[in-house]
Amino acid sequence: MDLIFATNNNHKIEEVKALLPVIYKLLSLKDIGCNEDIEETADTFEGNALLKARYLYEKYHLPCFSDDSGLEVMELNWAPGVFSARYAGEHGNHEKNMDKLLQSLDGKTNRAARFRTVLCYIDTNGNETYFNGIINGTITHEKRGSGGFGYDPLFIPDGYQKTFAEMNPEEKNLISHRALAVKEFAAFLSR
Ligand code: ITT
Repeated sequence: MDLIFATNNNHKIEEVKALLPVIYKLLSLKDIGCNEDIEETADTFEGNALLKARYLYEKYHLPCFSDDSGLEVMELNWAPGVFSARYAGEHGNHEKNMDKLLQSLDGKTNRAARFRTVLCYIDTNGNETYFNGIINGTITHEKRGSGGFGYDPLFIPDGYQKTFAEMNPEEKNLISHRALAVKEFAAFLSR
């Protein structure tokens, strides 16, 4: 069964593919020939996830889902949140985003943070369902590791010594915010 995943982020596609029941064939925006940049203008993860999923559903009339994720840092009043991808101004510039985060936390002792995902699924009949995933952790003082993407080199999940970027994809995929939301979604699809 075809299922559109509203992303062009290859890391996310691989992470999610590994978790969904094999009968579902995941189609990325590229796979369906959708080149539009779907605006993420809402001020919540839920709102942005819905914007993307609803846009695709209206256009393609196929079941689809999207996730909106981000990093929330306690000392920064839970910023960057929905602005995670463009924290330093330029969408998707992960190096600059991490540099800005390290600067913002310079000298701070409270480095508690969490990654959060909200996944919005729209089924064949247009019904919306939401799934959530959160992982708590801390922000390091320097970048560590080369795996993953985004803020992974700066995030150590609670109970671990390694950053997400120092883990192999399977390790991250067992515990990540997106994995938690996708596992709930997979259970829902298998009902
Ligand atoms: P799409 O919108 O195309 O799916 P994106 O990279 O913009 O891709 P999100 O909006 O979900 O993805 O996430 C916003 C940002 O939050 C993302 O660019 C990263 O900086 C950060 N982020 C999200 N999930 C992450 C993860 O698993 N590891 C590290 N950073 C992550």
